Amino acid sequence: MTKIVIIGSEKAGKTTLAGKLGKKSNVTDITMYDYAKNERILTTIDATGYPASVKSLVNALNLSDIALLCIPPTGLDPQAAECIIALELMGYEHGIVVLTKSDTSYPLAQEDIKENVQKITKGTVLEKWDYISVSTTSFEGMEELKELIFTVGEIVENRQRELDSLPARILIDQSFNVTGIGCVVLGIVTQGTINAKDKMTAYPTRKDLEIRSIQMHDMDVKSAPAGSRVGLALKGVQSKDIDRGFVLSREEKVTTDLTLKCILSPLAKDFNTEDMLHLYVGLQSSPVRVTEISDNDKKVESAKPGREYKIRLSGSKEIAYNTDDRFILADLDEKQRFIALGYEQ
Ligand SMILES: Nc1nc2c(ncn2[C@@H]2O[C@H](COP(=O)(O)OP(=O)(O)OP(=O)(O)O)[C@@H](O)[C@H]2O)c(=O)[nH]1
Ligand SMILES: [Mg+2]
Repeated sequence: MTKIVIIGSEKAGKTTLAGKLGKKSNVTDITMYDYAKNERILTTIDATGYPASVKSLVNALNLSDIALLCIPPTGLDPQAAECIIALELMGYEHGIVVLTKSDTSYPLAQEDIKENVQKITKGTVLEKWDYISVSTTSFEGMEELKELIFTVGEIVENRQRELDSLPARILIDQSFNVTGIGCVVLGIVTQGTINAKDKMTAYPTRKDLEIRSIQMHDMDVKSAPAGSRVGLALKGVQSKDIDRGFVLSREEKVTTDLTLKCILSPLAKDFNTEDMLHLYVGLQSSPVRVTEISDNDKKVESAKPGREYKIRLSGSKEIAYNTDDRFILADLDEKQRFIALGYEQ
């Protein structure tokens, strides 16, 4: 099962491309497109709520394994630049740079754009990504793009097999009630393997539940490995007990306040104690207040780009997480909103 996200410059042809890669299925502030043929199953996500909503981008990235960064003949714009900063902060490993609308450009100009993007992304997670020119009008490059997606998909899937034996965790992105069945949730198994009849807990509220049945791409299955997009019928909970962003797991930490070791993006602005920021982890987000900034155990008033600090944050919403989770901090009032990557201290 390959899960991709399409991001990049404004009006790059992202939504048109998503529509060519699958059938539209699910629409919230992200839109999903499904494709299944023989062994090949592809979920394509269009972050339709972005750029207005940072959360739409972060959720789309966290629900996918491979990013298609779309750059049109007009080149990189501030939106694509913000996407690159988000990819880098999240340590998003796998992706393809797609030079779109190739029917309106010519090879030399495409080569110039490729060199420019390569220069800007040198030393980032994007450094080793493949480049491909496509047009959804003339269909140039479309077959090659699909092949490339599945080639990268195989690498991702081999890596995911190493996660199958870890304790199971499922990130929930939708929860609803189905008459005659009860609570049904949609989400991603980020690690471990889940089985029908497994007993788990919904975090952060700590509600115990049982997995009644599992579906993958509308087919009933007995178990689902790491990386699967699943639909689950749940026993012991109602759909109102579970919100988007919840984690099904056996053990999660739950808190409103955190102390994080933060690495600020070199492209972020300074922030100060008492500033309000937004914290993202998995599919959850929470407004948080910066209560303390320390630089090598010395308290300071402000945090500067490109440096590392210990930061205390205070929120009002409970967040479920694991020690290894990556936290992202954003300032929604800035033009470039992504500020820092954080790990629990
Ligand atoms: N010539 C040409 N036009 C294209 C191609 N792909 C998309 N378009 C056109 O480009 C415009 C924008 O396409 P969208 O798919 O909406 O682009 P988008 O990146 O989703 O745009 P936003 O979500 O608004 O940022 C539309 O008018 C499309 O018909 C292409 O390959 N060639
Ligand atoms: Mg669009």
